[in-house]
Amino acid sequence: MKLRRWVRGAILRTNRMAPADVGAAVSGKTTVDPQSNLMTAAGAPATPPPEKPGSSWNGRNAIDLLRIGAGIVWLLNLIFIVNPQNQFWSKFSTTALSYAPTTLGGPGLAQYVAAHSTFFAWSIALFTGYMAVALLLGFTTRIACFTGSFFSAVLLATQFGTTYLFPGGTDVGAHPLYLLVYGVLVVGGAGRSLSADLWLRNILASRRARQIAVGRPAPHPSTFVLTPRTLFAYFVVGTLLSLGVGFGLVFVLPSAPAAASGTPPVGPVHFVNLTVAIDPANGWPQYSPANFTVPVGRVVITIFDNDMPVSWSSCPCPVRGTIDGLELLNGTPIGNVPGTNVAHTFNIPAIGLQILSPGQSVVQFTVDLTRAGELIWYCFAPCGTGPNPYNSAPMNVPGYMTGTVTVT
Ligand SMILES: [Cu+2]
Repeated sequence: MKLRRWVRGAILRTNRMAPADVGAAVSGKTTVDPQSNLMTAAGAPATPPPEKPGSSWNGRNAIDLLRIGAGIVWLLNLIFIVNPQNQFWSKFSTTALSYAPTTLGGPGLAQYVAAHSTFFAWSIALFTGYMAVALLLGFTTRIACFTGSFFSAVLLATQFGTTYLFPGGTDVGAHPLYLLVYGVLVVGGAGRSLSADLWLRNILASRRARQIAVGRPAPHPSTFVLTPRTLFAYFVVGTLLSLGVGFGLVFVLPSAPAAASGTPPVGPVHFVNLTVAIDPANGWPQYSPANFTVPVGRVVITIFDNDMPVSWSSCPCPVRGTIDGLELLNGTPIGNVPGTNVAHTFNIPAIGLQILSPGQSVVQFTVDLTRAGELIWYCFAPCGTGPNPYNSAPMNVPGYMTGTVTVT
C-alpha cells in the first residue's frame, strides 16, 4: 500500500495527471475510447493530449513539394549545362580529366570518359533534362527517383577520392544529399499529388470505369503492386549495386597497356629538358614546355625544378616506369623519394611512369617510348594554389600541370 501511494505520488509529480486517471493507471484499469481512440482512465472523460505546434501541411503535399524542390535543383543544373558561358561540351574532357589524379584505382576511368566526351556530355545533358521534367511535373516520378539515385551512387563512387581526401576534403559533397532526397521521395510515395502521374492515373481509372459502365470488357487492372517496404528494398539494393559498379569501374578500367610490352628501341637516344618555374602572370607553378614531341625510342628527360621545396606527407613516392626503376636526383640514383620534399610529379599513367620532383632540384630519368601516339602527363602532387591543393589550379590545367607528349 505504501509503495502504491509512492508510485501514485511519483506519477502525479512527473505527469501532472488528474488523480482519478492516476488511480486507473496504477490499478491497470484502462479502457479505449472507441470514438477518439484515446486511452482513458476507467470512466473518466477523454481528455485529448495537448496540441503540439506542428506543421499544417498534409504529408502527401509536403513530399511532393520536396519533389518539386528537387526538380528545381535539376532545372538549375540544366541551365548551368546549356549556358554557353560554361562551355559544358567543349570543356567536358578537361573536366573529366581533372578527376584523374584523385580517382581511386587510377586515372583509367577519367581518361576513358575524356576520350568519349561527346557521348558522356550528351548523356549527362539529356539525363539532366529528363530529371528536371520528371521531378518538376511528377512524371514517371518513381523511375526518376530510382535512376537519379543510381546515377548519384555511381558518381559518388567514381569521385570518391576527390571528395573524401585527407587533408583537403571539407564536406561530404552533394551526392549523399541527393541520395537522401530520393530515398525520402520513394518512401514518402512522391507523385501522389500535384503530379502528372496522378493525372494520368485518374484518366486511366475513369476510362476503365466508363468501359465497365457500358458493359465492355475493361483492360486488366495492374495487379503488380509493390509494398512500400519492397519498393524501398529495391531502392537500397539498386543504389548499393550502383555504388559497387562505380567502384568497379574505377578499379577495372585500365589506364593503358604499359609501353614496356613493345619492342626494345634501337637508334639514337633523345634528350628533353623541362623546367618548373612560377608563371609571373598568375603565380602558378608551370612545367615548360608542357607539350613536346619525341621520336619513338629511348628518351632522357631532365626536369629543372625551380619551385620551392614542398613537404607532401602522404606522398606515394616510389619511382616507376623508368628503364631501371630509378631517377637521378641531383645526380644520385634513387628509387623512393622522401615525402619531405616533393613539389611536383611527372606521371604518364598510360606507360606507368611516375617521377617525383623535389623543389630546387634537378631530376633526370630514362624511358623507352616504344609506340607512336599521344601520351598525357600529369603532376599528381597537390600543388594547387586554392583551398584544396589537390584540385585547384594549376592542378590539371593544360600547359601548367598537365600536357601532351607526342611520340612520333
Ligand atoms: Cu605540380
